[in-house]
This record gives sequence, structure tokens and C-alpha cells, in this order.
Amino acid sequence: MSVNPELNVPVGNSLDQPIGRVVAAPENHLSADGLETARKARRSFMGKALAMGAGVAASSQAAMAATGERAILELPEHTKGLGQGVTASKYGMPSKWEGNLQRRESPGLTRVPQASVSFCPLQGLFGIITPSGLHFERHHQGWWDIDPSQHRLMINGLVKRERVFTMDDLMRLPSVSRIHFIECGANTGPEWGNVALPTVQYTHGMISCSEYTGVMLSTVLEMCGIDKKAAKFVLAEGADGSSMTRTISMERAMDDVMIAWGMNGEMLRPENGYPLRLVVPGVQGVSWVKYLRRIEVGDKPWAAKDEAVHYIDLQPDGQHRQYTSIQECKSVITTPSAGQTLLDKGYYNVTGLAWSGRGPIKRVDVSVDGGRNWRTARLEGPVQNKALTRFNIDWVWDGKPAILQSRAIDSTGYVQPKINQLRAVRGTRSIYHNNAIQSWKVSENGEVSNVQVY
Ligand SMILES: Nc1nc2c(c(=O)[nH]1)N[C@H]1C(S)=C(S)[C@@H](COP(=O)(O)O)O[C@H]1N2
Ligand SMILES: [Mo]
Repeated sequence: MSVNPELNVPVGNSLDQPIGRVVAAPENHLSADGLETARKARRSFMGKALAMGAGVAASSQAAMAATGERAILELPEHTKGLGQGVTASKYGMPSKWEGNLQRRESPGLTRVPQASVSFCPLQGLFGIITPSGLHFERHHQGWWDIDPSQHRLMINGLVKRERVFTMDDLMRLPSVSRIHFIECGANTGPEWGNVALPTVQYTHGMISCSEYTGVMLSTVLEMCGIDKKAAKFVLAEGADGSSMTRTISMERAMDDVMIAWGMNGEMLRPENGYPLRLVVPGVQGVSWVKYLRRIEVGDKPWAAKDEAVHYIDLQPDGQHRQYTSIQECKSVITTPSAGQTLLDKGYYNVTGLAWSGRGPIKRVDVSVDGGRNWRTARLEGPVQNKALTRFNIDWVWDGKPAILQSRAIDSTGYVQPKINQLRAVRGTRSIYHNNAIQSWKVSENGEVSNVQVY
């Protein structure tokens, strides 16, 4: 089996994994006091089972021998010895066998790690939630671990009462928890220029999905008394050296934007904006201001550098699209994907992720012949608003070359476009906002690679 060293889950391995979980032994549910009783009960059960007849034992031994598997034939060390003590007073970490599953930097993408990207290993993840230690990172001037007791959020501008909040002030307010994706506007950007990055981690890894906890921005703005007639926009500002400021319409600000301190059940990670970040569901990552320190209410867009000069799309006619905020409907197959290798012909569960900045995903279709025929995939529910949605579909590979694609449709009826449809409208000089259908080629030898199909 040949596997790219950066890939944690070669396709072969994921099929080798047990399909169901072994039912937990009863002692798993008992307190320490109950353990001895449970052990005795188990011993007597096993004794009875053994006594039930040598015939059963003999045939099961024959079956075991036939497997030729050491883990079956011999009792492994860990069935005999004493395991490790509880993992108290330190943060629990993933298994050492999973160490290859890491965020990765794209070599040569940026000059310094403080103004760079680390990509999320989508090929190794299950479900829709991104483990916080694998959340993609995008910093313009490096990250900070800010002392929350010193951190402040100021609300100023067209409000009746300008206010400064401490973290404690904010965390007393009515809170909500919601699952949303965040995608950098530059995700999949190199595909505009036909640059075939080698794995889904690099093509699509500037997306992650978490459960965020915080207070609605509308709650805080209402506390300050916004001037309903004049107030049309808000400006969000971060406390790092990047002078990250972004304009958000008042309509959106009062809708589903959150001031979040929580991510996946714990405080935000420093890389992702600890202790406070803006969550702007459906909108490109740059508006999700980290280390949030100020929100100004105003009557016109600010045209800050990160919206006037950066994060704009150069069109074929030489003009730029500005304030293109919403991440349009998009999807990608994460397994099998480029860099992985199919071990053999036969059954595969094709799986991937779909999302839309406009609402929930309605349907995902999958093609194995480069877009000639499509079948509808199974969505893993519950399907959530402006969140990643996991899809699966059965596929029996006949060993011949194949081209795998997925095409998502969102609740507005919008259908994810092909790359040539996007190029016809937007040209080839954009960096941002590429939501085209992704194609993975499966070669006869099972190797999967990144190709473009027009
Ligand atoms: N203060 C601050 N906020 C920021 C940035 C930044 O560099 N500084 N980067 C932005 C960009 S471009 C993106 S894509 C997202 C990335 O968020 P993440 O690092 O949590 O993935 O944060 C946005 N918010
Ligand atoms: Mo970004």
C-alpha cells in the first residue's frame, strides 16, 4: 500500500477499522466499588460459557487458527498487564498512533509563519465537528494568548450608550451555542489558475466547523441602544497587530452574528481568537475577527484595507468585486481523495462534506464518471444551518479509471457550479471565492489525484 506520509487515513486503513464498536464490558459503567462484583460476575459467566461444551470451544479455536492473525491467536500484552492510571491534572491528548493527523503548512505559500495558513486535515476527520487542535489557522500578524482578565470589548459609534465590557460582563449575558462552518475566502483559490495541489488538506483545508458559544451581537447592540435610523453598518476590530477590521451590514449584525468565547465546549483556542472572536455565519473567514476588542456602529462601510484592497475579486473586465462576503454552496469528497490509494476493487463508502453560506444543504449528488451520471448521496443528520454536512454514498469500484465528483445544492436551490461555468463569469484571475465542483481521478493502480474536468 502506498500512502502519502501526510495522510493519516489511507483508504485501506479506514476499511480495516471495525464497523461496529465492541459492546462495553459491564464494569465500564460501574464505580470502583462495583468493580469487584462485576469481575466476579464476569468470571462466573466465562466459567459457565467454557463449561457449556468442548465442541463450541474446539470449533471457535479452529476458526481463530484459520484467521492466522496474531492478535486473535495470542493474548496481547495489554490483556494481561495493568494499564495506565487515570489522565487527571493534565489535558487529554489523542492516541500516539494518530500523530500523523496534523495541520500542515503549504511549503512556499508564505514567507513567515506569522502571516500564514495551516490547513485542516479533512481527509482524516469524521462527522462534521473539527477537533479544536486541528482547526485551520490563518493569521496576518501571528497569534496571541491574551490574558482574559485584561481583555475588553468596546462598543462605540451610533449608540445611545457607549460601553466597555469585561469578559465577566459578557459571560453573564444570555448565551447560545450553535454549530457553524468557517471558510477562508481563499480556500481552493489555486484551482482558479489550474494549480493542482496534491491533497484535499491543501485544496480545501481552510475550512473548519465547530460549536460556538457566546452572546448574540444583537443582544449587546440592543443593550447599548443603537440609533435605529442612522445605524446601517458595524465595524469589527481585532486586538492583534494586523489591524483586522471588517464592515458588516446592520441587517446581518442583528441576525445571526455571535460574540463567541466558547468553541467545542471549552474556551476558544489562542490560535482561533482567545478570549473573544466574532462568528459571522456563512460569511468568509476574514470577517470572523479574532481577539475582538471593538465594535463601532456607523452609517456607511469603512472600506478598510481588508475589504477595499484585499479579499476582492479581479473580474475579466478589469473591475474588482468588493464586499463579496457569502461563501456560496460547495462540497468536496474527502475519501477517496487525492494522495490516497485504493487497495483493491470492490466496495467503498465515498464520503465528503458540503456547506453553504446561505442556509442548510438540501442535497448532494455524486458522480463516478466525471459528471455524466449522478446519484444522490445520504446526508448525515441533523442537517444544520450554515454548518458542514457530511454525505456518504456506496460505490463498488470495478478497477477501471474513474473520476469522482460531488455537487451540492442548498436550501435556496443554488447548484454548485463546474469550474468552467465559474470561469465564464469570473475569469481566471481571482484568488478568492472558488466554490467549483472538485474532481478526483482514480487510476487503474488505485492512486487518486487532483484533476480538473471542464
Ligand atoms: N484579529 C484577527 N482576526 C482574523 C484574522 C487575523 O489575522 N487577525 N484572520 C482572518 C482570516 S483571513 C480568517 S480566514 C480567519 C481564520 O480564523 P482561524 O485562524 O480561527 O481559522 O480569521 C480572520 N480573523
Ligand atoms: Mo482568510
